[in-house]
Amino acid sequence: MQNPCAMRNFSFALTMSAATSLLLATGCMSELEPLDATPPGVSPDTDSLPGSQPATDGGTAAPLPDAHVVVPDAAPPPPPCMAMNGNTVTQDPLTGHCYMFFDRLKQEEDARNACAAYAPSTHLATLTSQTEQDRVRAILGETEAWIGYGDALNEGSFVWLTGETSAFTWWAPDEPNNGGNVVEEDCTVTNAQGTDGKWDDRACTMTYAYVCERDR
Ligand SMILES: [Ca+2]
Ligand SMILES: [Ca+2]
Repeated sequence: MQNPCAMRNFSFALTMSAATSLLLATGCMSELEPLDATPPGVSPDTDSLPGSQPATDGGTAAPLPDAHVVVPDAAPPPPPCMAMNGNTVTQDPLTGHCYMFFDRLKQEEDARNACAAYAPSTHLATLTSQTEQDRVRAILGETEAWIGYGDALNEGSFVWLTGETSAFTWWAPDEPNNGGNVVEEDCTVTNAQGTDGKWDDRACTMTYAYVCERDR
């Protein structure tokens, strides 16, 4: 008698449900496994898979749909560089940078955050030239004020919080002194002792007025 399992050779002519029933009845279910896959010798027809690009003659790729082009809205104009709420300001006519003096006492971190929240592209002032230093000095009166210069990350290596680099410094005599290594001083005020706008490193937790700089 013919091996019933050999009947799988005819199963391609049957519906899948009929083939399943027949092979289950003859104890040949294990031989059904290949029937669930592509029959031997037949390559999977990937071109018919949902979502695939149809094949084109000559191997030329079908053109892709036009990309959705997003046109950003124009940046809003910066707020005018003008005194508000009692602060004083000055603007560099060449760069357009606006310097705003806030005569309100804050710890350095709070002053830094206040600048960032005040207007876009605004930070504690970074005074990288004598011109910039003199411009800010002119609006401070006799008040000491935080600027964005510190050495919290690497003692003795002062950096501007914006990452700007400059050889210009304006330290007062014997400064920076890191508090004589008695009190950690990792932040910087300008106009120290109200004289000539000179800089002094001070403890970041002390409170001073501050100067913000808006870059545009
Ligand atoms: Ca220090
Ligand atoms: Ca100091």
